[in-house]
Amino acid sequence: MKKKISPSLMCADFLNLGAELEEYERLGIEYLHIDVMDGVFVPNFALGTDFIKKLHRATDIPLDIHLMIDRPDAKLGYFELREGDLVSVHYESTPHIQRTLAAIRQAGAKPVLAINPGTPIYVVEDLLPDIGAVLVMTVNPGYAGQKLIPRTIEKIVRLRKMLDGAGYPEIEIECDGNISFENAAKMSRAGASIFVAGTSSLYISGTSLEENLKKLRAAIE
Ligand code: S6P
Ligand code: MG
Repeated sequence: MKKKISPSLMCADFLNLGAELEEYERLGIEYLHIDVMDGVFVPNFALGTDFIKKLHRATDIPLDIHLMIDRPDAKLGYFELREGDLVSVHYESTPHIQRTLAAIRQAGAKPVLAINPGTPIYVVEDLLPDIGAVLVMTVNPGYAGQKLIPRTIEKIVRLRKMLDGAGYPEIEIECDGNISFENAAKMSRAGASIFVAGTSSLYISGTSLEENLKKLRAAIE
């Protein structure tokens, strides 16, 4: 499976975002990760619906929209989705997870099931026909700059095995949280193919986006 990188835009330099987007296009970045936080499902607030609309107008790079919001089923209509976008909803955020995933597919985007570090992988089992990927949180959602929960690496191994064993080798594993160069290599070996890059890799200060991206690509190949 091709390995893909999804820069976490909440870590980007907002006062210089136009130039950063041009750089992502030039460097062949596969996705742009958008952390949507509502102050309820997670304690923090982050990016929202207008930002997503503006990004759709500004770039052809597919968006990787990570919804960390309460009851996403009731709020999906506020989000502009585009064919090719990934949209992650948390298993823990709604009692109507299957309905929510189906609505994302209906809107033409790719449904992704996100699971917190404390959520067991067996919850994925009955949703396999509804998803294109599983987003394994390798930190508890809410903030950038946190430390990896190490046992989530072994969780990726178990999940990959479960997906392949159930006849879904095409379902990808995305991981998000403290993806340093070292952790990225471990996650890649464990079976992940989409990597959210934040303060631990792409946005390390003192070195350029291009240099950091090169190091990250080398770590996951
Ligand atoms: C966390 C959020 C993530 C972060 C990312 C930042 O709640 O979903 O996408 O933005 O983890 O990367 P790092 O390297 O600072 O952990
Ligand atoms: Mg995220």
